[in-house]
Amino acid sequence: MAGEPQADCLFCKIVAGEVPATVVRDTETTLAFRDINPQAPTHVLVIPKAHHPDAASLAAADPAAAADVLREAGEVAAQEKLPVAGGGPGTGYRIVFNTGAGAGQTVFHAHAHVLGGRGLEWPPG
Ligand code: DGP
Repeated sequence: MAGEPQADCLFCKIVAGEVPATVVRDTETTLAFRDINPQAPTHVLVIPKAHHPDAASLAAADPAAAADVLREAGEVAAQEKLPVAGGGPGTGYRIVFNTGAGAGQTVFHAHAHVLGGRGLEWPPG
């Protein structure tokens, strides 16, 4: 059933405390923890605690939880003191939802990447 923990899901195991993670924020509906393979000085993953395979299915099944993930992504950026003003290199941050294996998704539990602390190029690779 949508939202139920999946025994073979890495991020469900992190939510359950069965796999360790460096948690930076913890709310009733979301968890934010540092990516094990950081691609920027700040690289935090924000996930819904409930299992949904990707961002679009999360938003379809539980729009409030999707909004919680987005709000928490912003809170992570503020907590990590990622500057937005100025507009120069190293300001601003990126919220990324890789969706589908072809787009680089490797863990099929919805998650937002919050990336910042360095210049970020566009278009992404
Ligand atoms: P994606 O490729 O968009 O599905 O992102 C999955 C991310 O999860 C990837 O950047 C690496 C990260 N990751 C994989 N395994 C672990 C883990 O065991 N712990 C943590 N903290 N992050 C992980």
